[in-house]
Amino acid sequence: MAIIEGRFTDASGLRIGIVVARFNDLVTNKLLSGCLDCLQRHGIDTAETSDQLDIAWVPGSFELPMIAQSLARSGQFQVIITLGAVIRGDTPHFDVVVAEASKGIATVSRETGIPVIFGVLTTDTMQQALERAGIKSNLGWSYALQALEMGSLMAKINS
Ligand code: INI
Repeated sequence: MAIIEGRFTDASGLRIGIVVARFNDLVTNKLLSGCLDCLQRHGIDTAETSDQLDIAWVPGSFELPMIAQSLARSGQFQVIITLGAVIRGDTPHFDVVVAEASKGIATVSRETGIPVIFGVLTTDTMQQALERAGIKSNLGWSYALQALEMGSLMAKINS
């Protein structure tokens, strides 16, 4: 029997692509800060000159899957993190954006074999989103941990 699991300390060979939505950037910038803080504390070089990290900005969460797919297909990254914040309004737009972002991100992951972390907050209010992006906790941190785990796990499976 083999137990195969990822570690959080195997980050040295990892190249990570982050795709961030500008929509609700009050929230997504905070998610990005939490994410970078976690990566840096786990040994990833997060400096602007880093070879281990690229960050792409897209207009909104709807566009996350397309750019995640481009990064995944480039062959330059072992793991991709997507960051977005979709906040419910009075119209069905919320459901459309959330459905496309979540389905699209899952599809990119499966079709490319590159793990794509779903770091999209879906909340009823801006207050709830901010609470999850730094006021109470910062889920950007968790998304980074999940990326490290999945990158390490895939490296083990592929070796
Ligand atoms: N994009 C988001 O990331 N969050 C939202 O809350 C949101 N709302 O509510 O509209 C949103 N819309 C923009 C969408 O993601 C696309 O960028 C836009 O439709 C252009 O394709």
